[in-house]
Amino acid sequence: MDARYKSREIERRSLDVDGLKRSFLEWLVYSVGKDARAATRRDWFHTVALAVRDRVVDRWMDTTRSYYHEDAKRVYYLSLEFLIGRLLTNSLSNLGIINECRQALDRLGLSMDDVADSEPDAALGNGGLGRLAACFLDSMASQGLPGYGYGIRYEFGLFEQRFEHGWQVEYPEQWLQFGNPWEFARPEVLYPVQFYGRVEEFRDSVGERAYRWVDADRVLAMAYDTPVVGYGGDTINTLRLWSARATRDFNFGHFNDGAYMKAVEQKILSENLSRVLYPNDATETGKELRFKQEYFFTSASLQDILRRYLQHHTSFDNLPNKAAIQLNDTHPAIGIAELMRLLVDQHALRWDAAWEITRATFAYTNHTLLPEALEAWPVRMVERVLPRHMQIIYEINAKFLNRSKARGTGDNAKLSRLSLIDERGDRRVRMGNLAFLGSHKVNGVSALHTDLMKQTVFADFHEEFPDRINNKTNGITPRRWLKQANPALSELITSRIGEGWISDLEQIGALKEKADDLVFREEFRRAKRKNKKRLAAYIARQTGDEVQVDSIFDVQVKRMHEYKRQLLNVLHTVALYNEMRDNPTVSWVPVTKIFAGKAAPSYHMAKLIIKLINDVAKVVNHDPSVHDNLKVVYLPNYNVTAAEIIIPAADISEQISTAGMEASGTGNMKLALNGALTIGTLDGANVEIREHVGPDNIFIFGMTADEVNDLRASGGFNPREVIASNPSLKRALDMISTGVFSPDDRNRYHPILQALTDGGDHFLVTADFADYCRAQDAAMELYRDSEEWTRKAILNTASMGWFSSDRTVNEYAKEIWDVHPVKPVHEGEGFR
Ligand code: Z16
Repeated sequence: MDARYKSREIERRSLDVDGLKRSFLEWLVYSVGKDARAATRRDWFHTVALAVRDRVVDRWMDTTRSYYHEDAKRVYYLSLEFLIGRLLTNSLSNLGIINECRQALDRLGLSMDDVADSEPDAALGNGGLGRLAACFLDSMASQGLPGYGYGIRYEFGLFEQRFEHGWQVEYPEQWLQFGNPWEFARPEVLYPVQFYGRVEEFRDSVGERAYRWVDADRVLAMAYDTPVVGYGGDTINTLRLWSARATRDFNFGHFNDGAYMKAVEQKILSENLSRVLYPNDATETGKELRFKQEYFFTSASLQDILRRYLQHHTSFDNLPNKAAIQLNDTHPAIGIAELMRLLVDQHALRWDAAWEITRATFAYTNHTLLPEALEAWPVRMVERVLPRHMQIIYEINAKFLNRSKARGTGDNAKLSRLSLIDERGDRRVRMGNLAFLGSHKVNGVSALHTDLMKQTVFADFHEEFPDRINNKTNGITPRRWLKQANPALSELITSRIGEGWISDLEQIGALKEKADDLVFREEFRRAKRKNKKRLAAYIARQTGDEVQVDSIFDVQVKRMHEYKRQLLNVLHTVALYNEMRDNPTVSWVPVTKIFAGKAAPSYHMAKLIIKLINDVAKVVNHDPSVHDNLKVVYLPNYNVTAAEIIIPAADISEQISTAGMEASGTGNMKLALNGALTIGTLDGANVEIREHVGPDNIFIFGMTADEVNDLRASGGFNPREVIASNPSLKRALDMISTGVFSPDDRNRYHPILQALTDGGDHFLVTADFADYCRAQDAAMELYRDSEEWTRKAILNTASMGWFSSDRTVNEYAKEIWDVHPVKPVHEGEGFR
């Protein structure tokens, strides 16, 4: 081999400062095509990312090869969303070369932070569900589990949120505009996906009835692979995202008409499939394009999974021993019918054998009980878009209902609830029922949520299949959410207990005894203060607001939704504003209320609440009579990158959903891990957070899920009475309704007032208001005692070990997937 070539080979892998620096210069010139004088920050980001990618590729191939050689059982995580965020710091940190990289850039006169800040935030998800998928990828790779993510490479991620006159306005999120250095296009990994057409019946070679899907439109799914770097860099897994490509076969009807351009245009339109992420969390709009996206990525993924399986196997009997497919919500649930179709129509398996294999392969995670979020596609649409799948769904349903009847489920009402088809009104396919029936395990995402699944949406199924529902409480990756996002606290923790916590978060429990150590408390406060300064600077840059670092940073960051009750938080804000004005001589603890989160573009009430918060901010922040003791900030465009700055700086974590409505929450875990005290309802994983941190270290308020259920069952309550009997609530609502915060449009907030009164206050904002204020007061009082506050904050951080997504993923691996870690054999040179 040419000596120059050989030395470059080694350069590409070297992990020391000099090697990195030489490698950067090489990439900048020969791949980015700039010299150091002309290079922009973005050029440097691309340069560094490409050089880092070099350090990943050998181990990535080693990992993939090891899985192949061992014919290991793989887990395939099918998700319509992966909320990845930025990858540069994550990759460097997991590879263990972040300091080397910083120094190499230093020698080039560059700041690592500036370079990292030039990376766009990959927002291929809406919120919790998408971020959970990203945390799981990190945890699978960090524990050496053979896990693949499959999803869609959206050209436009979740919209960019800006405020215009306090109103949310959406802009396209063009994360791929300048290219994506992390991904590898695989133009040879291409699968056809069909839509429309019709089904033909015929007799197969042994005279059996068989079906053929004909005259369908075709789109191609093309793979893009992104390496997923596990902590320590030993295992590098793969996230495979599909992009839609037009086929080259033209519609000859159009062609012969001479309408060549029309034929080409139609093909190009098929590429719209992977154009944009639907911006709804926890609501379904029922759009045909969304259904087609779901089938598109599910079909391509299943074809890819079967191709990989068939490299080692000739019969499908072993598929469940070699592949576990996890359905992240019902979005990929059409995969159950698709696998049946592939096995029965394309590989000529008998129905019963195919069904057994399918059920043993799939498992399903439910993320919500909200009825508006449970997917139910009109039968008329499914039979038009996927005619063969509609037949298969009918067949699954008929066999299931017949068997249930034979087993003695005589109750017709129950049978109609179990049916895959909702026969009321326009007929619809219940995707949750399909996912349940086609899976061997079905899980909820917190203990409470799983219990409620058994009692409500899946009560009938639970009776039929009592062993199928199980709980897997969500978790978060400590690498991104503590080590990377909070270097100040991470370094403090490591200085006391070593760095074992990074890959084994339970070790953080060793900090509990440090809560009584005066010096440790002082250093813990110093780390928090540093993060608060960083956030204050970010706020100043984003909104122009000046906030006091010594005030309580009270944080509510999450998607904007009525059930999450940001409205309750604003009402308390207005009440606090009034108290401060009424009692100017009291020495108030200064409070900064920090909000961030996007509303679905068509969710008018959520957008109106954003406007209300911005309107309240405008009045409160400029009122001299509160002496800067209260500030309200709404940070625009909340995303993973913003979360990494906001969360480490929080003193209070607002987790105030109406009990029974938040399936789990994961922001609650990130905030508590970073030492914020929670003000929360007994909802979702808050219940388990209380168990771990202890009831003295969390502020719980409000009705329980059982109380909410009973209240609703007994016909609700009268919010007007509650309002009338609470002067502070009444005054806050009167101010909002008379236009104190909206002098330019005094009626602006009538829809909100309406919902809280005549509307029956479905989310129980007024019902929980008094107890919420009590919890807020208790928190403010405690904050005056800085030592006691810090003690509790430390106990929060120290008690969150169980909420690592490593624990969650391990439970899935053992109790659902039956997959085991594989130690990759590294063939490449240069590995430490
Ligand atoms: C989503 O993010 C969630 C549920 C859902 O049906 C759709 C979307 Cl996009 C969230 C839940 O609301 C949240 O409680 C949970 O923590 C998260 O999924 C992950 O399980």
